[in-house]
Amino acid sequence: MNIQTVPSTPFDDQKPGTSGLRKKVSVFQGPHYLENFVQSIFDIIGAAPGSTLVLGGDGRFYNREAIQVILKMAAANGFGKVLVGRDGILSTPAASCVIRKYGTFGGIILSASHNPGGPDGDFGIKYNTANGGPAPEKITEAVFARSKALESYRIAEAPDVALDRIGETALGDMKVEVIDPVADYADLMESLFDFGAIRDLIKGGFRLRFDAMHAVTGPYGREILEQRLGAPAGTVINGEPLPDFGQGHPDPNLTYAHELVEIMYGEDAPDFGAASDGDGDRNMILGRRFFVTPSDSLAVIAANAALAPGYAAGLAGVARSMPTSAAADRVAAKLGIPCYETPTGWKFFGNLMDAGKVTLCGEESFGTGSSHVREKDGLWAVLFWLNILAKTGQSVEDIVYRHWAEYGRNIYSRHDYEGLPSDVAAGVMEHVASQFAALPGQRFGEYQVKFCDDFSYTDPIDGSVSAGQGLRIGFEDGSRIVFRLSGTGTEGATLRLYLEAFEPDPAKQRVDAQLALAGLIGIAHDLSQLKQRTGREQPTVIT
Ligand code: VG1
Ligand code: CO
Repeated sequence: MNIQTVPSTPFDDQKPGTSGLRKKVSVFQGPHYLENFVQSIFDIIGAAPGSTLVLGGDGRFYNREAIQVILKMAAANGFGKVLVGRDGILSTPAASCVIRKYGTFGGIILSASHNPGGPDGDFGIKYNTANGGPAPEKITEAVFARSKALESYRIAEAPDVALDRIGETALGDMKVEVIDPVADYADLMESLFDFGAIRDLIKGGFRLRFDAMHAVTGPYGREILEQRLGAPAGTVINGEPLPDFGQGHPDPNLTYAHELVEIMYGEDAPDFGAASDGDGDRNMILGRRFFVTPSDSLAVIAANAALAPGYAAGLAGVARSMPTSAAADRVAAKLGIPCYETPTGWKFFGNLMDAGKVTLCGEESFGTGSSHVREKDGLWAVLFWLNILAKTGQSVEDIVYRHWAEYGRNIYSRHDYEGLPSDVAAGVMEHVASQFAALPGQRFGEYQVKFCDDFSYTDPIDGSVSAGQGLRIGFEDGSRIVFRLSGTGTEGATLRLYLEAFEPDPAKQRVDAQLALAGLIGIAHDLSQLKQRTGREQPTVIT
C-alpha cells in the first residue's frame, strides 16, 4: 500500500465548540479541510501502532465521503483496525457503546447533531476517547493548537472500502470491520430496561409514536420499538435516514418536531410520543397533549430510577449542566445523593461518571443519559419513560403532576435568538456583565438579586478549570436568569436566555410556563437591552 504525505497549509478556524468541530458542508469540502483536522486528532491522541478505532456518523450529506477519507488516513497513521457502522452509520450513543464494549482506543463520530444537513447544511466531526465519551477540553484544545501548525497529512492510496455488508476487509495492513450499527446498542438497552413489562404495556393497547425526523434513529427505533418490543409497524415515523433529513431541522423540540406535536395534540392522540435528533443523542418526551421539559424529565427519571432493572441498585449521584433547572437537585436531596452542576456540554460529565460519582446526567437541551455510555442517549430516555409508564400504570401527565406535587415545580423555559451578528450578541453579554458589580441586593418587583457571576467550573476529579460558561443572575427565592452564547452554530451567534422559577404550591403549579415566567422575562429584557440591541421582537425558538 502506498502512503502519501500530502503537503497542506494550516487553518486557523478549527476550534472545536460545545460538541466537536462544526462547519458548513462546503467548508469541509474545501481542499484539505477535513484531512487537516483528522491528522491533527491523530497527532494529538498518540495511539500506539495497531490500535483500534470506531468510526461512524449520523448519515448526513458528506458522511460517506468523509468516512472513506478517514479510513485511508487511519491506515496511513498506523491503526490496526477500524470498526465502522454499516453504510457509515452509527448514532452518537451507539458509537459510545461500541467503543466501550470492544475496548477500542477511541472513536470518530461524524455529526453536526441537531443542525440541518444537506449540501447547504452543516457537517461536524468529534473525537471520543476510550471511555466512550467526548474528548475533554485539554485534548480538544491541543487538537486546535495542532491544526494551526499542521503542514501535511498522511493518507493511503487505495480504492474505497465497500461498507454495505457486515464483515472484514483489508485496507493495506489495516482491517476494516463493518459492524451492525444497531445490534450492540439494542442489546445494551435490553439489559437495562424491563422489556417484558414494556411489551405487555404495548400489548395491552398502549399507543406510542417515535419521530426519528429522517435522521439516524430510524433503524434503532424500528429494531427496538417495533421488533423487540412489539409496537405496531408505523410506530416509528420519518424512520428513513436521509442525507438532508428530508430538508427538516432534526432538533426534537416543540418547534421543529411539529409533525409529532400535531399528532400528540390532535384528536385521538397516542398515549406517548417521543422524538430524537440528527445523531440520536437528544430526546423529547410528550404525553397526550402534554410536554415534559427536559429538566423535569431528568428529575422524574431520577426519582423513579429504581423501577428500571439496570438502576434498581440505586444511583451514585446525578449531574446537570448549569442552565438546566434545579428539579434534579431536589430529587437528589431527597435521595441523599450528590448533585453536580457542570458547564454545558456532555464532555463535562465524563470524569464524574468514570469516577463513579454520578449515574444519571442531563441537560435542558433535550439531553439525558447515564453511565451506561458516555454520551447523552435519546432512545435510552424514551425506554426509561416507557419502563416507568409500564411499572406505574400512570399517564405521562399524571407522573409529572405527582412529581411536582411532591418536589415542587421548577418552572422553566429557554429563549433562543439565532443567527445574530456576532458583535451584537457579544455586546448583549458585555452589557449584562457590566452591571454585575451593582446588581446584588437590587430589587425588581417581587425579585431581589442574590448573586450574579460568570459561571466557572472546577472539575472535582482532575482540577481543570473551565471559565466563561454563562452569565447567571440568581434571586433570593431561587429563581434564575442565565445568558449564554451557543457553541454549536456555524453562522453568526445564537444567544440563549434561560429562565427558571420555583413553585412549591400544587394549587399553583399547572400554569403556562411563559405566563409564570413573564416577570423574569421582563427583567431579563431590561437588564440586557435585548430588543434594542438585536432588533428582534421575539425569540427564534422557545423551549
Ligand atoms: C447545545 C446545547 C448543549 C448540548 C450541545 C450538543 O450547545 O445547549 O446542551 O450539549 O448543543 O448537543 P450550545 O453550545 O449550542 O448551547 V448535540 O445533540 O448538538 O451534540
Ligand atoms: Co445530538
